[in-house]
Amino acid sequence: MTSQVDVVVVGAGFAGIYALWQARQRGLSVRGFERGSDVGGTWYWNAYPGARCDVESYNYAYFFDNDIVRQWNWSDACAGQAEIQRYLRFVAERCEVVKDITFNTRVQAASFDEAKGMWVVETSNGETVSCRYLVLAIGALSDPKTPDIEGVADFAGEAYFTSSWPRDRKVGLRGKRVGVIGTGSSGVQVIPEVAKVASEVHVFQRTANYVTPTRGGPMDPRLVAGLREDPQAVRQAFRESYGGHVPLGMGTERYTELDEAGRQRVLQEAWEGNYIALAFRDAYLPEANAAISEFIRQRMREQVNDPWTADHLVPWDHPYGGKRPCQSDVYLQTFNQPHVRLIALPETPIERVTPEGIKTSAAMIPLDVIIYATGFDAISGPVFAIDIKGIKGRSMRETWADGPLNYLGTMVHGFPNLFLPSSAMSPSVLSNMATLAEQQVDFIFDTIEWLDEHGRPQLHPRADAQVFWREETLRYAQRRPGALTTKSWYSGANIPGKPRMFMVYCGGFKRYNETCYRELAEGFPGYELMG
Ligand code: N01
Repeated sequence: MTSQVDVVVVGAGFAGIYALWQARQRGLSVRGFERGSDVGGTWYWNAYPGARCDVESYNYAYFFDNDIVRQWNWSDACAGQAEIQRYLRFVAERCEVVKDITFNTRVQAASFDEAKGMWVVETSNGETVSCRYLVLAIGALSDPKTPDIEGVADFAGEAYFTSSWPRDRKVGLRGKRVGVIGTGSSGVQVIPEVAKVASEVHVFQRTANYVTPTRGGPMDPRLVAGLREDPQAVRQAFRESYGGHVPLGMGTERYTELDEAGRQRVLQEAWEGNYIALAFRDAYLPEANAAISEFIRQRMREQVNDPWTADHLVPWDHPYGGKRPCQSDVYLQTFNQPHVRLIALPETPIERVTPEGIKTSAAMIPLDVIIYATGFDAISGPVFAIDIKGIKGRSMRETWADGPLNYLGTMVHGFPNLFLPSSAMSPSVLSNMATLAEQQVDFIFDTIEWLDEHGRPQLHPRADAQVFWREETLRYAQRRPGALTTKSWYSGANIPGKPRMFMVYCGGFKRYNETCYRELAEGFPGYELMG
């Protein structure tokens, strides 16, 4: 079956839902494809026990529609996975975009037909759709990493991935011996929930992470009233901020202007106020970051009874923020329970998974269940999962063989009218993804409208603009403590053989937004206009 529309949107998470709505608003015909059976994206797949967002719900939401802001009530200041997925369903239904989405369908390939100036999209249900504009709203963390551990397929017990938890949640862990591999944000959230029911929990940790308290709890009614009064002013404030949101707390004093007693006072206030990452106005300085890192390490140690376990749960190899920090009020205390045990892999590495359990260099650990919280092939992984071919049939894999290259984090030279929200070199995972989804989709559809108004069917970025943007991304990364020195998925270090490149723009949301809209105002000098 072959059909034709103006726009194809792949993915039905935050960006995809809003892109479908924007297309309709602008009078464009649109089709959406989603590999899951419902909307939600990240919040559909990561349905593991304990999954919740650590960006506050009042920030992590849409603001394009005043009624949505006024009608939706968050039950918690940091909502859980099921509630966020319900919210996305509510928005998709309100915006009447569910009818446009074909669920349970993967987009497998997309190639650019130069003669027609159209993208040809092939799906797993055998359908082919042609479109003028292709929006891959496929997320940055949607391609789970295959665990690089010998024997994974040999295990005779049950195995689960946090990144694709069974939708029916019928995972019985009660009384079972459970091994959890991975202690990133997902591991830190799932481990305390597993410990509530399992008879034994063995946590296989390769790298310790910073863990600070969450900002959950009931929503402050005054905050909610303020948001509802003028949602568009809030939306604007987010776009003018550094991280795409307005934090609840922030230090007002500078590390460099305080003596040691003053620094400790400020750190303590920030810890109690739950804004330790922003304790100082100059928290981005390496010396301020070092003080913040050390303060968190001390608070972490205090929560763990056993000295060996405390020593090993505290991160020493990277500064705070070098890897994505975790939040939990219960994770560290979980290790005070007698049935929960930490296995420090740098000292006793996993040799292999066997049919009975996991064999480390020190012992054979018999298990009934293994949970892999082992992360994702971030940012470029989801793009490579689709066979994308641009001008002259050149593939995205070839084009990005040495790492992602694009302009303004949304478009790639040689791939006209292909838009990649939340991709490499956008503020993506270091900003509020909900704000970013709205901003990028607005920019994409403002670009499309401009093309239509100016009789220009296609555009793609100039090669030199991409080089400039990669240098800009690197320039700002150099200012971020630990960004270029820490082994993290931000730079592809979690995937063997993946080119190392810091993939997140950290020049701030305001500067990013202004740079995008300057292009539009000046007639796209960083792009080649075609047709
Ligand atoms: O994945 P991760 P995640 N042997 O890559 C370990 C967002 N998120 O799913 O650090 C042993 O962070 C790996 O070890 P190491 C958030 O942006 C947000 O937890 O590579 N261990 C690491 O400990 C987050 O950053 C929220 O040495 C292995 C872990 O597995 C992103 O998603 C909640 C291994 C993977 O950690 C990804 O988080 C959840 C191996 N072979 C997720 N391979 C919230 O908003 C990997 N590991 C709260």
